[in-house]
Amino acid sequence: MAVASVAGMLPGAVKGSSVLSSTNKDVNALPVIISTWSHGLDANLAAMEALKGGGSVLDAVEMGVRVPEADPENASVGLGGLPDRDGHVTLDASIMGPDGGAGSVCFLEGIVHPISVARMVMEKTPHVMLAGDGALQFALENGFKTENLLTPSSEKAWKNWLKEKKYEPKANWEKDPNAYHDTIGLIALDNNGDLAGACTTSGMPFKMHGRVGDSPIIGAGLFVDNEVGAATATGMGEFMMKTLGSFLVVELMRQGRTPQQACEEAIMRIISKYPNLERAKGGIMQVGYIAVNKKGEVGAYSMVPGFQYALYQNNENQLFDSRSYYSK
Ligand code: SD4
Repeated sequence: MAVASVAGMLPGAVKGSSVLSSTNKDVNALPVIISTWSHGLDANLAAMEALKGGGSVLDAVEMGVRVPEADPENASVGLGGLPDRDGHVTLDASIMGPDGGAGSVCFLEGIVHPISVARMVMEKTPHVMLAGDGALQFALENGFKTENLLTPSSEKAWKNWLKEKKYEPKANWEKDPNAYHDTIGLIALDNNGDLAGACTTSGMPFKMHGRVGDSPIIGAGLFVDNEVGAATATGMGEFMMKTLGSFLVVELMRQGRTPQQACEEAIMRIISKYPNLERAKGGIMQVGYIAVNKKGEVGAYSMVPGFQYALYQNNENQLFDSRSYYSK
């Protein structure tokens, strides 16, 4: 099992509490479902339920992430997501299946389940991505209904932000009592050894109107290659976009890295390309990757402490602290 590979640790790396037993013989038992942040626990359960009910791995990842999307208490995904600086909740989502299919939507407003629209883009159109009004038009044509996604508590948080209008993204803002959680990325390997992934978010809170993050960009926020593995990301999307991080993680696994080593190297890529990160206003930004390979080995790594992931494997659904490059 690769997660605890100390040999793969980088200088300055901090060992988190996510060290899994390397002696557990069943550790690679299928299926494997891994997702970002603590809201991943409920998402994993729904994904597992879908698999148990005979659903495909694609059904599983979609059903999984629909849970935080529909949760009004979750201020970073779907309903209840924090709005942009102009008060619009704009959503980004992507999905990939084992056959290499990909679908995504970005800058979509008024739809609780952007992930299901993304899946429909993949399955019903010749395209990969639909944006904004076009994505909404497509959703409405396909039976989705619009809803006001700005809940009273998200509106309150926005009005509070308007008092100073300071755009200062902070690492792990999900710890903020007004925010709670962050983007959900969920990747799964089913009993047949097939992989799929889904990623959905309302993006960085109080972003510029029109800003699109990594989550709907295939290869940045999500990448699945059924021959190799899958990866997804959370955090300051601009860094994953500039390094095509999820694609990078999967390509590194293709070259023989374990999922853990691949996640670590993708974080290192950001650190080496953007050495001034540390001095950036507001501190170091958070970026977190999770990955799974065809063998059912998993990995997770982040820039700074605070990133958590939920892993469902061997009939246990548990939350782990990711290791991180910086110790604070
Ligand atoms: C974005 N990656 O829009 C998403 C949001 C996120 O921590 O994960 N924030 O950049």
